[in-house]
Amino acid sequence: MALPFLFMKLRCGKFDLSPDRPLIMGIVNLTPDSFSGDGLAASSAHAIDHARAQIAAGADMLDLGAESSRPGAIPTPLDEELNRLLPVMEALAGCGVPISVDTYKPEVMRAALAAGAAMINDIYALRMPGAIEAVAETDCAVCLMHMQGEPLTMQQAPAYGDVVVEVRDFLAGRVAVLEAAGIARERIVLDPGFGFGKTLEHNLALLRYLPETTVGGLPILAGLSRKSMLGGVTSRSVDERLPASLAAAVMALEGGARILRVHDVAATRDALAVWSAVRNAVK
Ligand code: PT1
Repeated sequence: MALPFLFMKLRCGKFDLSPDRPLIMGIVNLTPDSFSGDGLAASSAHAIDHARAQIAAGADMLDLGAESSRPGAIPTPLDEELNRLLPVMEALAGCGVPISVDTYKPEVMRAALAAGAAMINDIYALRMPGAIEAVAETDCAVCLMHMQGEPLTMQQAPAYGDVVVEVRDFLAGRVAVLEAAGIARERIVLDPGFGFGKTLEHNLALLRYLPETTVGGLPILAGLSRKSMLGGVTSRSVDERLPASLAAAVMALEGGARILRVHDVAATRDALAVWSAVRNAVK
């Protein structure tokens, strides 16, 4: 069976990401709730160590996020987001892998790009005023994610007619807007936004029909790692969801995902190696 996606290169700042194998994006969380709470310098140092460990474990790229977008998360002020992000960006300059920055604020995008970010990963898909302009003049990659509502309230009553069609139509609309603004398709990645304004059934349908969520063969990024949809299926707590995360990662690969956004890089690499070996087998 042919793989359900086209092979195309992704332009990602000074990196040209090869289309010949799926990539692992290691999550680097810069939000204070992920640390012990002993101040900015200590949490920056901890994040830098974690970023280096993610690279050592085989991450092809990193995703730095200084504002939580989990269900119920309260927005982070701009200056706080910048204070968390910039010291870590500076320390990781020249680390050898592309750095993605998970933000929806145009000011943070500009600062991150000036500090060398190769990708902007935006849960609002560049819908904030000024976001398109912040990335248009650069050569970074952009991840456009689908979200219904906003993090604080998105899980209160998610509702769709056909979730797969609605996610695809939304992403197609955003691609059209970006292309009209002069952002080349070779820079765009699409993400159905697992857990962002979706019930368990919505999330499962998106994973099952993942190839139908993209447009024009654009690469898909899937963020499933440790999410509550996996808790919904297995009844496991967040720190017990690695096996479920790996199963979901392999399903996403089968559905054509080109980038896996994960906490557990080494384990995901093994899952990816098995998937690739089987996918490339000959009879
Ligand atoms: C994601 C993603 C992201 N997820 C992209 N960026 C998060 N492109 C942050 C839960 O249900 O999937 N794609 N940035 C993390 N957000 C969540 C959402 C974490 C839901 C957990 C859940 O548990």
